[in-house]
Amino acid sequence: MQRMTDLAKKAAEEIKRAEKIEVVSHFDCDGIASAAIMKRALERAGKSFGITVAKQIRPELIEQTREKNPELVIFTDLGSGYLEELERLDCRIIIADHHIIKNDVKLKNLIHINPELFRIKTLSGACVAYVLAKELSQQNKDLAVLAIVGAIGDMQEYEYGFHPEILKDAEENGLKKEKGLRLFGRTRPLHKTLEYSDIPSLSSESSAIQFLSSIGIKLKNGSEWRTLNDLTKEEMQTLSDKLILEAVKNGRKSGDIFNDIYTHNGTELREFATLLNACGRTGKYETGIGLCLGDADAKKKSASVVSEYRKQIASALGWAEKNRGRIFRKEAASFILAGKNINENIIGTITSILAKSEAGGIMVGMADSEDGIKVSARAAGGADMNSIVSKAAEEAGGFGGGHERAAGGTIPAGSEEKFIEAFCRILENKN
Ligand SMILES: [Mn+2]
Repeated sequence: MQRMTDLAKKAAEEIKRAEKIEVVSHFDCDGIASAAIMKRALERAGKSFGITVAKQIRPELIEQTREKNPELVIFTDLGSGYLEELERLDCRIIIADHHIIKNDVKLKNLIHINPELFRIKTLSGACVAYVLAKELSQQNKDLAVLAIVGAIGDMQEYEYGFHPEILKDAEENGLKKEKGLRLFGRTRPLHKTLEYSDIPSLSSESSAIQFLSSIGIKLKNGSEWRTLNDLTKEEMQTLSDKLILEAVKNGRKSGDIFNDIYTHNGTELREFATLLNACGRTGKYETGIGLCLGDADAKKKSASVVSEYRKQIASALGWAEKNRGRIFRKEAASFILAGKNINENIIGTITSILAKSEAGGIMVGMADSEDGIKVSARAAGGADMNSIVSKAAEEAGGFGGGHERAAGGTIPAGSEEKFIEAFCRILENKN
């Protein structure tokens, strides 16, 4: 960590010297949290700056950034995979990213902060942005909570855990950790929450409703569906006890259905991370950044973002349900060929949800995108999606990468079969 902090110190000096700065960040939860951290840190440093949020770095983005004539461009939660593209920028560059470094071209005008360089696995993009912000000013330690939000958005807690130092900074700033039921969706109908609880015998609406009735938990308050948040303490206890039994019956360990829940000022951070993701996937970046920084206006706007996003997810899942035939199973993995039926921005989310109900646990979603076919792969472990997707996408004439359990890429339209063949072959040969 020390070597990375030294690098961050150098980058912070660079920021202090620059007058005109552009920040470019990734569009998911981790990227939005990163952008919010940089926004607050640069405001505090009295800098004039602009922020752009993008799905990926395309040549047009580089051109637009050049035209703004900045002295310094800071990339957060993206950049490491695009070093070649960045050669076109003739100003100073800082990358604060955690994605896999591709084509290690040496750029003289670049400070590249990436935990991969130091074999540190516990830092997400927002965590790297935070390390940088902290070097700018100790005042920015209150942004540690956002670093954790970004890490949660990237599923860091399941994969490598949080970085202890950042966790400590966050706890000093009001982050609370408690053990709770590993159920997701505290504000949606209870039976819906159970359906996604990862317990096979509860994975349909009717079985979840039946289960709740059998343990004496009322489903509705008047005409309103009850949610996890509506349960009394006693009901919560009953639900926990019965769910453990149910989990064990299904061959799960009780530990599988409990996890650490992180809250800050009463906000559950996993839900907050989902909200930020929703902002990203629906293009409401400013709302997302505003939410991170406690902006009241952003809060008002967020309700419509959530309902819009839920609608998108529900209709995509509905499509997947009706088109089971378009999910086909090879021995090693399952593939969803969604075409135009699922938006490329949410194919990753849908793949994650569907992967949970797959026996082998490896699921690959594909949807049409502007540049070809967007590919998204999820695995429960045991196979490195980053290396498999990047190799298979390359064989299919595209590119890809990401993390061990979640990776994505883009391949040319029409090359799906080639990709699937390569993916299965590499997966089975484990190389
Ligand atoms: Mn990230």
